[in-house]
Amino acid sequence: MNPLESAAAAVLIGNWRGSYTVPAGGLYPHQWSWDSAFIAIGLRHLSPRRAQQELDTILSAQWADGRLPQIVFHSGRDDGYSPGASFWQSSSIPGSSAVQSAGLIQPPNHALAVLLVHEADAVASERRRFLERAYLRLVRWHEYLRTRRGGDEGLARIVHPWESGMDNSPYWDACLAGMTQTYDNDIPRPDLMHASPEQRPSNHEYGKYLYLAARYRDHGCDDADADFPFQFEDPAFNALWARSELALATIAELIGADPEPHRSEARRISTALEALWSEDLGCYVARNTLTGGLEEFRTVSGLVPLLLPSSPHTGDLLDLLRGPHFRLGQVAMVPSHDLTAATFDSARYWRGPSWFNIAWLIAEALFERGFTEEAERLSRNMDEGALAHDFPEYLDPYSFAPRGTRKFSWTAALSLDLSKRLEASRSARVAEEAEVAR
Ligand code: 9WN
Repeated sequence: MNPLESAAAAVLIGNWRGSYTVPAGGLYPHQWSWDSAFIAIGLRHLSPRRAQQELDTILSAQWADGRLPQIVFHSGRDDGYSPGASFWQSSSIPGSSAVQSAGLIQPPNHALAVLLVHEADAVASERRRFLERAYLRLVRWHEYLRTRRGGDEGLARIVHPWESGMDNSPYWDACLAGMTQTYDNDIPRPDLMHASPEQRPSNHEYGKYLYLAARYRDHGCDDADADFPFQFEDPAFNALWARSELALATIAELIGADPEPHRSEARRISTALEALWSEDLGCYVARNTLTGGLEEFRTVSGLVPLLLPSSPHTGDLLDLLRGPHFRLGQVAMVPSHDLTAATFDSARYWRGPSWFNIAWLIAEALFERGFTEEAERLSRNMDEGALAHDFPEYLDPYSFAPRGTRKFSWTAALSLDLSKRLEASRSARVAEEAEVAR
């Protein structure tokens, strides 16, 4: 193991809690849904068995309607996080999981992770029937998105900024500003004990977040509240859904099920995604499904459809990534928001800082499209930032300074994954050169 890999392993071991990994000990002391999938992608290099367990644990928190909850509170306590188990009181919601959890969801990257974890040790995976078990859960999860969250355009709706995984993206500004309601009680901010206020969402935003979460909870988390004030279709959420359908097709083939329904579902979602294309910005954007309006901001969410092999806008997205708005190769990784926008903030959470999970997704897309040199440069950039700053949550795109919390699990897991990938391509190149020299 190189120094990055040993240090990343130490973070992942430190954050392991027996059957799952917390994103970070202090700030995020529970199991988060899309974090778990990203974490498993790195864990597979240390212990394929532990990576399978991570995914089994999140998948077994599935609700009767198929949803995978945003957060699982295994301890049953808040443990210094808000809103925690005592806010959600999920055991009183019919159809919730046996373990306490939040009622909201997060982006569907799980099938992608299940496939990668299986490939890390196919023999052990087959022995434990990992794919068969996961497949049934994943099918129900995607079914939930289609039936309970599907809208007229055929995309899945999110009902809370947290569900996008990009909590304070500028996409949500107008909707939150237009909402007259806010949370009436005190707004607990235990997060500010672990990260600076100027790097986290504001109190004003938290008031809206808690109002929306409480209203969703009080409606039994049943998705049938037609006037719910926050309803959006987000490009990254839907692109990950389509991409996960492609992974499900491969999983189906591996276990002898029919892959075709998943391929056609991936095509259907990819086609529907075109409703989110903004010709003016040359980027996918979010759509407020209550007003029908597109939120005209360039954010990194709009670049994630690069992961879809059939996207008609691959060329446009690559131009955008390399141009003045995201400056690939000239700033730290990929900024979460347009560097030239008035709303850009280099320190505050999802309004500018560069995040490691997004860099991994973009690197993956670049590798797949054959832009190996750029993908490797981005991977090295990510690995250097991770190791130099003790695996931070995010980085200032210009100064490369670490922001948010440290020893962050997906930073460790995904930088470890890319380090392994860089090492594999180095070995392949050496072998190729030796072959040529013979
Ligand atoms: C709310 C755990 C999560 C990530 C999200 C990130 C942040 C939570 C918070 O942390 O959100 O879910 O309390 O700010 O935005 O993407 O899953 O790491």
